[in-house]
Amino acid sequence: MKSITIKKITLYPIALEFAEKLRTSFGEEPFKLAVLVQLETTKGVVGWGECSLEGRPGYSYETMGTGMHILREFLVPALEGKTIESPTDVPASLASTRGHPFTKHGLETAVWDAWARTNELHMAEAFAHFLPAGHTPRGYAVVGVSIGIKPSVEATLDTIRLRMSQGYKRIKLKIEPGWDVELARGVRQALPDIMLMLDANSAYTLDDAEHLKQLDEFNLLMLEQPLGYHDIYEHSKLQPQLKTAICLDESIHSADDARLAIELGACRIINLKPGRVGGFTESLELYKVCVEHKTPLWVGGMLETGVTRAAHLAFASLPGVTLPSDISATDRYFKPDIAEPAFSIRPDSTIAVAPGYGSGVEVQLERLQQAVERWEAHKEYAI
Ligand code: OSB
Ligand code: MG
Repeated sequence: MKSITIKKITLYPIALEFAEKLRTSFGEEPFKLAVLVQLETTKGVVGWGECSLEGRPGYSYETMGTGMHILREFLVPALEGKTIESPTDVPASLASTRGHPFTKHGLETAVWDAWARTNELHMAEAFAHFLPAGHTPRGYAVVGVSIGIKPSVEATLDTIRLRMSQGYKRIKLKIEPGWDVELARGVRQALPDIMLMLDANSAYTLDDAEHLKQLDEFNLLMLEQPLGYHDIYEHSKLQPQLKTAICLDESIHSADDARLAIELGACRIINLKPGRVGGFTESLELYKVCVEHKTPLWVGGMLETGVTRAAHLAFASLPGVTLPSDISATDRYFKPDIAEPAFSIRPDSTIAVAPGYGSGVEVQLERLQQAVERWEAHKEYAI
């Protein structure tokens, strides 16, 4: 494989308008915010990444403000001018900066993209290159859709029906205390057979165990992250009390966390957000842990732009990703997105990876400029 030498890294803080906002148990973001990373090699190859950051430290402690600070002061200087033999060497180059996984992920993705393009590989093939033989990418990912908290069961059902008519066969609903059992019951009565799951985004405590047991009657695919943001121990106390499989999202910050959670019986399913674990190198380690333990795995999302969606689709096309991922079609998120081609959902609830080298998508520079201007116009409000 050819190495790359990083000539220049340019950062673009952006804001995009959502097609449909997503209210979770910790609130709703007015815009999709991100820092896009453009990485140019000395051979003139360009790779893109996205640091998926929010305005407030709600899901993660990282924000646009912390991301720009960490990138400018520490991460970009650590990579500029470096020769990279393998994208899997990036975490070691950034290790003197602790934490900030979503920010590191954006930078690492730009390296994967440039490295894959240099070596005339699709990003999915680049990932498979670092896995044992047999993990051949499928060329598509099986996907579902995530639906926010709505004012009523009827309003939720309307959105579910719309998404099902578009092709989504796995529906995820956001819940919070006071909006859970009644919602699940209402949806199950109307749609008894759909593949349904709930995501609590850490809104409950172990004292709610008796309450959460009521969800067992609704034949849920899983219950995502009921308890604390960093917690594994209390989930290991909750899981044996539930028939429903717990899936951990927020609590899993590394491959080691995944191993601990699986071996303690804290969950039966893992949601991998490559940004949450600091990039695709750590994601590949987590993937191997799940394969080794035969633990079902899927790729989660943070309502990212097409830059990350393309990369996540590549990862989710690997055969160890065994459950539908939170990667929806472009028009579920933005009209228009910042990269082309747009992704569409197929009737069998799959999305094809973008063909070509690297992630397969190209950032549209005119739209990028508009998104930077939108960030400039709204940044006081967004932060
Ligand atoms: O918990 O999975 C989550 C979006 C923002 C913050 C947290 C979450 C989400 C999603 C989005 O559910 C899923 C998607 O990107 O389609
Ligand atoms: Mg989640």
